[in-house]
Amino acid sequence: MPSTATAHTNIALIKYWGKKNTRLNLPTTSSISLTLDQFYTKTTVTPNSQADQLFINGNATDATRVHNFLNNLRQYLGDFEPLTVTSNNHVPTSAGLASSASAFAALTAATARELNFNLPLTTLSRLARRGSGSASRSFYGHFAIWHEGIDDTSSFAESLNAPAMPIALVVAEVSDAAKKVGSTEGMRRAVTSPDYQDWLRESAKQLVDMKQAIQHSDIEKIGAIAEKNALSMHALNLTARQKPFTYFTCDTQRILSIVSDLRHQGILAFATLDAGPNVKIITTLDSAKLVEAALLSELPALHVQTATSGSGIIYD
Ligand code: 2P0
Repeated sequence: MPSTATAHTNIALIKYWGKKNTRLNLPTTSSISLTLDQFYTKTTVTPNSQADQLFINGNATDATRVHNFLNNLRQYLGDFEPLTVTSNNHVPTSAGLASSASAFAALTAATARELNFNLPLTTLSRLARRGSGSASRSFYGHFAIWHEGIDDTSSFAESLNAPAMPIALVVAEVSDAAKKVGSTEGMRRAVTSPDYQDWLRESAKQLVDMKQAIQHSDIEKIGAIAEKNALSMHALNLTARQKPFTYFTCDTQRILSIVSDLRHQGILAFATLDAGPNVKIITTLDSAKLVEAALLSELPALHVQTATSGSGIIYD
């Protein structure tokens, strides 16, 4: 019998940017995210008698990372039959969002269901973390916190049980001709920054403030803390002692200026960026169209899409 699970992607408001254990994927900081409704991965696993097989968006793929992950799950859950994994990403490339968070969360949930394991979400989160750190947060709707932990069992995410609020995220995709530095490599370089220890200390304080802002549904404060956290994360890339780099392009900088101008006009808008040049603008449902229009008036070729708060893992 096939088993299917759907997981939404998430955007970190307090970032994960560094590993204290690469084998276990233990992060150097705890992180907080917002799950996005419009972007998700739906994955079906079906036992077969031969070997693990992977189809992503209809194409047969031989992703070592996924094969390794399935073997990792076998170590935890006990040996299981080879699986045919069929995964469809509804994370349009035009959105400039990574799909590894939703992909590894959906695969973990579908596999556990197929094996009839009724595992708590915190355990699924812990297992998915080994595939991709950010996947640990994609089991929960709305806001989630990933506790950095000190070992494999203590590093997992859980829901922040936050009140409903009219938060929106405008995703602005800029073209990126340059070859990207992958997240894992980017983190490896960032931890060599002389400012890294300061960043860790600041991130711990921001985490406390962010939790409070979320509980108060204070979208302005959420945005302000998230922007500060993201920009200081990107400063680490520039100040890395080993192979300094930046994900920013000219368009990234222009968007950051537009966001700052919008704030001066009294519109709630704050920026956050991940391992790429795309900017995600934290705003309210009421202001999202205004933000989109301001971006397009200056950069007409930009792809923009507004996302809202999404739900946790869904089984068919
Ligand atoms: C985050 N990012 O907290 C941070 C902020 C990107 C920037 O998690 O190496 O694909 O697979 O654990 O989860 C993207 O990194 O990295 C990420 P791995 P992942 O969302």
